Amino acid sequence: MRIKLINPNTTQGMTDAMARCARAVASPGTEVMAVSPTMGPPSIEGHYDDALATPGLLMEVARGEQEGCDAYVIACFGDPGLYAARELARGPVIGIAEAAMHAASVLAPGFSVVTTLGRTRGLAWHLAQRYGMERFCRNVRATELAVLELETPGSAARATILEECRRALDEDGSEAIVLGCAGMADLCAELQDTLGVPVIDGVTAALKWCEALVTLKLNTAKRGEFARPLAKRYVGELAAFSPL
Ligand code: 5HY
Repeated sequence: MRIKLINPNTTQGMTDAMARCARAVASPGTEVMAVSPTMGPPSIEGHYDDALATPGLLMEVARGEQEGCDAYVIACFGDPGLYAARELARGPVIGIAEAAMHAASVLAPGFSVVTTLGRTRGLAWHLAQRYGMERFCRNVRATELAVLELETPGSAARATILEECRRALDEDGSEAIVLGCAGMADLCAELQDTLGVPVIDGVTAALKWCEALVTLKLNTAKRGEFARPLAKRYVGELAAFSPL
C-alpha cells in the first residue's frame, strides 16, 4: 500500500525527520511518500498559518489521487484541511492530533497535550472538542518553543519539553502525554523511556491507523459530507483549485 505523509509546512528538514519516524514503524508492504507543499508557511503557529497552509496541502492530496495513494496523514497538530482533504481523497485521511488523542484515550483515563506556542492552545482544545475528547484531555500545555526551534541543533527544546511533560503528569492528573507538534515525533521514544508513561506521537499513530483501515479495505464515505467537491470554476489565484 502507498500512504502519503503530508507535512503541511514547507520546512523540508521537518518532513525528512517525520518520514524517518513513519518509515521506522511502517509495515513491510507499506510505501511512505513524504512531502511538503511547494507553497505556504515554513511553520504553522496559528489560525492564519493554518488557513494558508491548506491550499498547498490540498494540492498534495489531489496529486496523491493521481499517484494512486491509498491513504493520507496530515502531519501537523492543527489537522489543517482535514475535512476538505476527505472530500478529495478516496482512501482514509487521518490528522495527527486526531490519531494521537484517540490513541491516548484508550491507554489512559486522561492525557495532557504538550505543544509549542501558547497561542496554539486554543486550536488544540478546539480539536479535542471536535473529536469528542474533552473528557480525556486534562490540559493543553505550551512550552513556548517556536516550531522551528525543534529543528535547531543544540537547542534546549528536548529539556524544555521533558520538563513540561513532568509538570503535566504531576499537576494535571494525566497518565499519558500527547505530543502537540509533528516536529516532536523523533523525541517520542526517548520521552516515553524517561517518563515511564505512554507518550504518543501523532505521526506514527496516524500512519498505523491508516495502514489498519487500508488493510480492512475501509475508505472515506462518499455519500454526503465527504463527497467530491461540486464542479465549479474558481477565479483569480485559486483558479487552479477549481473542482472539475
Ligand atoms: C505542527 N505546526 O505539527 C504544528 C504544531 C503547532 O508547523 N507543525 C507545524 O505548533 O501547532
